[in-house]
This record gives sequence, structure tokens and C-alpha cells, in this order.
Amino acid sequence: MSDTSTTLSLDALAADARVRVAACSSLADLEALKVELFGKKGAITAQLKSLGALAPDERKAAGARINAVRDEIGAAFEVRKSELDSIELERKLAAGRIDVTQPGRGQQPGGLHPVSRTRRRIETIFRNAGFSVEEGPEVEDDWHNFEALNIPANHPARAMHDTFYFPDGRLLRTHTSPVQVRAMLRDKPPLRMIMPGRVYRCDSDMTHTPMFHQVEGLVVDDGVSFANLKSVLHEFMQQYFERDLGIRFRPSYFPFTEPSAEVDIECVFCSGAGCRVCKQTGWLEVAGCGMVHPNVLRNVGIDPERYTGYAFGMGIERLTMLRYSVNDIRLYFENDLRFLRQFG
Ligand code: 2NM
Repeated sequence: MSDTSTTLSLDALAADARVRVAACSSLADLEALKVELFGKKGAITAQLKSLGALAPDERKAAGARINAVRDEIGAAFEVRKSELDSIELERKLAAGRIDVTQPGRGQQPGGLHPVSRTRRRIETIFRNAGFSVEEGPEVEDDWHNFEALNIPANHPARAMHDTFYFPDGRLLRTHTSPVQVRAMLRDKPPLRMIMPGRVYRCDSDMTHTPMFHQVEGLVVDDGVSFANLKSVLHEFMQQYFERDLGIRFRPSYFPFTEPSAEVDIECVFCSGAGCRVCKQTGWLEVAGCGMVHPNVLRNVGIDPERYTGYAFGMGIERLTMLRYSVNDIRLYFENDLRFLRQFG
């Protein structure tokens, strides 16, 4: 083998290696190329091995040339490796970069259920008028829910189809009146309070759910009159609906009040002109009320000769529906967020 051919093949090998090292686009490619050139069967290794076949006088110079090429290619490897290392680092940094100027994903805060909003609104209006807010048990006994309220044993409200009974004879309160009974037993007049809360009746259709919310009011004092009742309910309706609404009282019957009345307000949808909601009457029924029956006062130890009282009751869902124009009470209990989110 001549000196020239060794030189040429070594130069070609060096040129080829320089191009290939520079062309490596990944550390893995670079490592593979290193094995190909410097490994046991590598091209440069083969060059070094070929030295043995040369004459002793040629060996030194040829060895020096091969070593020079080996060092040069080795240095090219180091340069390319550090380039690829920094490219890889940049890639990792770019992949992990966050744009702190982007807006956040957005909070989706929860909100009060529309029935809770209405309940709070009612409580505020009555608190401002000097009423306290009372609560009581939802599981009641027959005496507090019926007997004390002058509801006789054969009254329709006692029938199995209206009341949820427990096997032991207790029941789920059908109205919040038993809270008033407890309050009257506990405190002596003057009494001025409202009782909002859940009530239960075995009933379910477009306008009834087995559980709904009621607020009842009670005022007992010297000289409390039906006129007081009328003005308080009129004022309440004006504040609740935020406008001057007509109100009327129709004679009715409740076992716990005498006289009793049903309360209508001017239709909030047509202002009394007549529409589908008020069934062309111009009026909407929103409450029941009356003067507390003397028997009820006697049952709780209040002298009906000395004191008089009025009471009223209304459905919170119904008031909510009228305020927000919702026509199916069941929507309030499905908890569909698309419905609930509309009450911001
Ligand atoms: C109503 C209608 C009329 C009422 C009566 C009493 C009590 F305890 F004083 F006797 N509480 N609530 C009452 C009266 C409730 O709801 C439609």
C-alpha cells in the first residue's frame, strides 16, 4: 500500500466524517456515528490497525497523520455534541414555557339557589319591619302540626295522601305553623316573627313537589287587627316585587284562623289586564292569612280575651316563580346548572 493511497483515503475519510458529524441532528445519531468511526470495527480504528502493515520507516509519519485526523474528528464530535446539547436544552425550555400574560382559566363560583335568594330577600324585608326569624324541627308530632292548630282529626289535611307519616306516628311537617306553636308556648306576647323553611306534602305535579318551602308569619299582641295584617302584606308585596301592586283579600277558610282570607296580587305579568298566567282574571293568588283562631291561642296558653293575633303563609317557590317568570316548580329541584346559572 503506497503512502499516497493511505493519505488520500485518510483525507477522504476525514472530509466525509466532518460532513457527517455536522449533519447529525440528534445526540443518538451522533453517538451511532461515533461508534461507526471509533468503535472496534470503526473506520478510524481500521486506519490505526493498518499501521502494522507498513514498513517501520513509514509507520511514524502515517501514525502521526492518523492521530491528527482522529483528534480533529474527535474535536468535531465535541463541538457538535455541545451544539446538540444546547438545542435540546432550548427545546425543553420552549416546551415548558408558560405565557404568564394569558388570562386565567376563569373562576366558576357557585351561587345561591334561587329559592334561597328569595328566602333571604323575604327575611330581610320582614326583619326591617321588626319581625324575628324562627326555625324549628321538620320532623314533628301530631299535636304540634295539627292538634294545637285546631285541625280536627277528620280534617282532609290529615289524610294519609297529604302527610308523610313515620311508623311511630310522627310526621314530616306539612306547614311551618308548628314552629309558631312552639314559639307561642315558649314566649309570651308581644310576638312578631316569621318562620321560613321546608315543608312536605304527598303531592307531585306541574305546580306541586313533595318538598317545598314556606314562610309563615305571626303577630300576637294587644289590639292586633285584620287591618294590620292587610297593611303588612301589602307593604311586603310592594317591596318584594319592587312596585306598586294592587292587593285583595278573598274570604276563605283555614281551621287555625278566623276570619280567614286568601291574598291575591295584581298579576305581575299583565298588570291586571288579563293574561295566560292569571287565567284572564288579572289576579294571582300568593298567600293565605287570617286572625289566629281563639282555640289556637288557648292551646298554647295565650288568653284570647286579652290578645289577638294574625298569621299568614306563602310558598317561597311560588314567589320565586313569579319574580323570575318560571312556570314549572320542578325546575327548582332538578339542579340543572344551565337553569340555576340564570339566577346571578
Ligand atoms: C297560612 C294561612 C293562614 C298560620 C296560622 C298560624 C298559627 F300558628 F298562628 F296558627 N300559623 N300560620 C296560617 C294562617 C298559615 O298559610 C297559608
